[in-house]
Amino acid sequence: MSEPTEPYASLADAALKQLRDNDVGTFVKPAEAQYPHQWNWDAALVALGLAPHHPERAMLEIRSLLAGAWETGMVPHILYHHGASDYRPHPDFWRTAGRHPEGLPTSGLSQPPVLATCLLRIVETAPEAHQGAWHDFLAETYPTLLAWHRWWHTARDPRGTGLVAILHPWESGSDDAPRFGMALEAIASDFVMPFTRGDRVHVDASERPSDEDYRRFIDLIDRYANLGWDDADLMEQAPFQVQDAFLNAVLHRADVDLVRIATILGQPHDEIDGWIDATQHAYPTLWVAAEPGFASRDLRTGSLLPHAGFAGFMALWARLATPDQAERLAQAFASPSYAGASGDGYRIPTTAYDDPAFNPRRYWRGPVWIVVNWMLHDGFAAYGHAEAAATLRTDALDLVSTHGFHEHYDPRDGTPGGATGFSWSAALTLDLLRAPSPARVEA
Ligand code: 9WN
Repeated sequence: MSEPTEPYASLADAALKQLRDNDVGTFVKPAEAQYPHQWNWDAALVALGLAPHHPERAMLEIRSLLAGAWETGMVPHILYHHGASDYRPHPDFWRTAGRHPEGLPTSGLSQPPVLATCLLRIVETAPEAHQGAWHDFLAETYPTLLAWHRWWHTARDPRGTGLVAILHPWESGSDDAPRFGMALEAIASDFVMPFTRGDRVHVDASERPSDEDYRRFIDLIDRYANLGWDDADLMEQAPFQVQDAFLNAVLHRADVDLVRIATILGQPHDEIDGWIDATQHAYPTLWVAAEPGFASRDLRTGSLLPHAGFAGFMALWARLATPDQAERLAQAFASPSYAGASGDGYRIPTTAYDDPAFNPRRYWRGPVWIVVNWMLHDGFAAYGHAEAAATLRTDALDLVSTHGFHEHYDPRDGTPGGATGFSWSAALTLDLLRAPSPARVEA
């Protein structure tokens, strides 16, 4: 573990303070005002940031998350530990009673399963004095973690294609990303259910998803609640089914990391090996050489979706790219599409500048997100593209040190946007300051 270096020496203190400020006892809320409940992948990232400093608190964060697991194995995307707030949808809107654990209302969707990766990283970099406690914690959480991965690979890939489906853009964590546009537009839009948006109270409307997108987000929830959240019925009837390049990259990396956890615990891992093998065969079918990048597939039509944006690079995080593909991605990263016409924009915009859907201020349609930089810093470093990796790290640290911990930043000039006091921007700052080098991918 390396210590924070100048010029970012005081950043670690600021990041830890932000996480303390957002701590509501048994979980750290993702943002000071906008997101008052516990979110799935936010919790894993928060735990990663806290672990070297407050291991017990990091464990509590993960326990609180896994307490929400359903009997099916699904770990939900929102946990309403303290009931309703001004955030919408309210817990009742989901109609998940009878599915969620007694007394802990949850959403009915899941989110990027980054937890196994965070746990392995925590354990591998923990100081000697913490190792025993983390080992016990791995043993405690492994069955729930395994059941969650199994849920993805069975409930969401019942035909065993090697690529799981998300049934709602929220499951990708990158809600209004343009890659979902065509699949969303295909959904009948005769929806007139009364729903008042609550997400534009603390954040400007120009930085949130459009009404058109949001209406469909809510419509999908209502349809799935009508199906009683039954996995088989959902896979038969869901009007939105996407083999997302991002979610599948996160899951694959997490599967590989889960094998390493199983090995530490002396557990068999043949089942996980099978998932890994299947994804290694299927993921290359998402490659679009002309872009270049990995696209997502609309399962209802079988077509690859345009506007891959940052998701197109995530095979680097998963080590699913060939060295040639990594080279093509490094070229794209350095090109005006991602560096801007003058080459001095902040990397990496979540949507390419020359994509007609690019919007530098609106949520996942252009702004820089710290989590994306964190993942692609690791991915490019693993493939030996040190310059791209360094740019991603430096840009992220410059943005948070200049502007504080925001949800996202305008790639043209760094103007912050979205929620203020954003936890994972602080948590990942802590990890980027330590930045252990990933193992190199063999050429
Ligand atoms: C819906 C909490 C979450 C993140 C997601 C991000 C945003 C919610 C919203 O906030 O989504 O789940 O209301 O916009 O897109 O990645 O987990 O930070």
